[in-house]
Amino acid sequence: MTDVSRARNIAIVGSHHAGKTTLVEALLSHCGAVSRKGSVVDGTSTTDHEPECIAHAQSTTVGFAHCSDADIDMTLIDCPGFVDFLEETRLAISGADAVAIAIEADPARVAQIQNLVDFVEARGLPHLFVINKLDRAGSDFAGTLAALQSAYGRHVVAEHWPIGMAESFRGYADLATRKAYLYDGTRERESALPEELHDRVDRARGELLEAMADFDDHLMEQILEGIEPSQEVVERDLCVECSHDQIVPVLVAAGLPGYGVTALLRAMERWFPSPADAPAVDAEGRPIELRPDGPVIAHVIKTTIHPQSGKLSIVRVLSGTLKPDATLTNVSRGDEKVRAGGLYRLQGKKQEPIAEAGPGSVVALARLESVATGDTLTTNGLRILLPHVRRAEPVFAVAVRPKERIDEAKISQMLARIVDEDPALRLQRAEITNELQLMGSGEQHVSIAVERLGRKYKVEVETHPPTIPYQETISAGTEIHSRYKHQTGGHGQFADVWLRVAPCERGHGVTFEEQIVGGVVPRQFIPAVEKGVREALMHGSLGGYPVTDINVILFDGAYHDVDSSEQAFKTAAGMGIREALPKCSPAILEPIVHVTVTVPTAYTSAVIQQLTGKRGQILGMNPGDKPGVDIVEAYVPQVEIARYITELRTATQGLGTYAWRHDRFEPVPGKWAGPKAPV
Ligand SMILES: Nc1nc2c(ncn2[C@@H]2O[C@H](COP(=O)(O)OP(=O)(O)OP(=O)(O)O)[C@@H](O)[C@H]2O)c(=O)[nH]1
Ligand SMILES: [Mg+2]
Repeated sequence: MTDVSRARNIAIVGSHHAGKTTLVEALLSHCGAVSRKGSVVDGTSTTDHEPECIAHAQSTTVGFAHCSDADIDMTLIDCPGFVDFLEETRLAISGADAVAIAIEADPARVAQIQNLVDFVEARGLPHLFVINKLDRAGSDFAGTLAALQSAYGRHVVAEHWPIGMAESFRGYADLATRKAYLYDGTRERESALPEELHDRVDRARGELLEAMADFDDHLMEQILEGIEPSQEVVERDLCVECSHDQIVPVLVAAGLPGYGVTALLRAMERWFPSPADAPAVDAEGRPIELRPDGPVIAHVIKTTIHPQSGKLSIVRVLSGTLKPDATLTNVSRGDEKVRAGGLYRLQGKKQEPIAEAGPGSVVALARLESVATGDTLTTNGLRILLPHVRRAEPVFAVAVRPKERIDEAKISQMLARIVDEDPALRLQRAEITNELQLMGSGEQHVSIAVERLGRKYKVEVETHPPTIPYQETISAGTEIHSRYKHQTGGHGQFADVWLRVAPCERGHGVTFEEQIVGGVVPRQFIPAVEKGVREALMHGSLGGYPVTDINVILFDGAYHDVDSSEQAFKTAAGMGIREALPKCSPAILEPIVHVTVTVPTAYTSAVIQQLTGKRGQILGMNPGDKPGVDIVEAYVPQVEIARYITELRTATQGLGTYAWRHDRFEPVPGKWAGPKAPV
């Protein structure tokens, strides 16, 4: 079994298209973990192996890989950068002990990763930044570093200073050692620091030492007295302070040509903690002892399903040693006993069978059918709950319908499996419209899930925006006389009713009363009248939507001894309602939702303007629970927020989030020109 102090579990996260997957590929190739270096552009990278990743040339799910360097075993968790997949990233981060955050050398990108960095900081995970793609024209290292410092504080500090930029980017100065290196592919060779960088590097080194001295009084004294600290002190402080999440070093790289890979590996090996250095805690904050011979405690951080080979549950082993045929207790699901059907290490899509997995490992268990992402698995009947990663509510929905009628039964089942793989998705049957809706974190998230459904389960679906559950009502009353008389050969049909229709207050619903005196409508026919009334009210006169907030009274009528029947009374009542409604000043009611938008202060006024433009009624604006964040509350018609998440993200560099709930129905102003109710 691997010595746990030699293991590292590292999540590679960052801004969209920052070059994370390319960097992971370069790391794997440098360590000899892959025989041939893949490329995201060719669709051959190790971690972007999902067909949807290849089709969209971006990570659409978390990828796992591992490599060894200098006797250190590293599990790399390549996380998607696109904002729609933030939930996936957040869950996967719970399997990591440290995080490398990649960002393009562009100050404008810094704001875009704020939610992600906030999450990493809140979990107290040691992390570093890699300013990547420095070979690209227009790269701005100093500007990006300054933006990172202004967003996350002075403890985010350069440890590397680039030599050259864009097409001349060719190496870096290590500020801790004062040595300069030039790249030779993924290797580097020591070189003299170019003359013109001396001052710049000295200043940057001074800033690095000052930041480190905040956590080392002795170093602070040396700096104040102008004494040059020893190399050992600087290197030791970097290790200690980075692994304790005090200092956040900034490195340089260009993953595509493989630049910076050696230095990044060295940093991850030396500065990032092993699972033994950063013991996990349970839901109550008690540390979990890392015992290879103790009961197994494992946390499911990701689920994938292969239509043929079944389910893979990717777990982080917190304690104990997993075996391929382990019988486990699923503490999160009523202590259900489950038995694994294989244990693997993942290298992208490759599953490498292993005999055991000790504490600190991130491995895949096969065929745990009832197990879901987030579950806690144990042995020896151990009951333990791990900290819960709070899930964001889905903010985008589509209605789904199978293209082929025969798939009707299959579709819910298959969609449920897609949701099983990605807990940020949700499947629901809409209350009023009865539509099957797939909900997720954004348009792309949901559309990729639909693609996955087609590929994995051969179920083709049509999607459309969810039908808005409009209703109709009336604002005036009337009395109507309706007689149904029909003679066909034998005995005929006869019913005669007088109905009084009146509007009611909002939320009243539909009520029916009878005030028949003297048996002019016999008792046994009254339920049929009510049925006729209620059925007719299912389809209003304006758009065919259900009519609500209305009271109907049956107050008079007539019958025939032979020709009257329940059917005749039902028909007469329905005819009466259809005739009455257009005379009662009908109106369409639309659902109004209450939205709570969380947004960085810089975008608050833009958000308010956007909501106002959506016929929104702003209720208030308050500071959020974090500095620099506002919460805007508003009432908005539901129809206006169908694509709101996309518009909100466009207006806020992807940082705005929102939650909504149905509040009430309100009349639509003006003449109704909207859609008819689906039949
Ligand atoms: N010039 C240059 N291009 C790069 C570099 N690294 C990646 N790219 C290109 O940038 C694009 C995105 O690279 P990816 O590795 O997929 O980026 P990513 O961060 O994994 O993207 P997501 O996971 O989708 O957020 C691809 O076209 C890469 O070829 C680099 O160092 N220099
Ligand atoms: Mg990627």
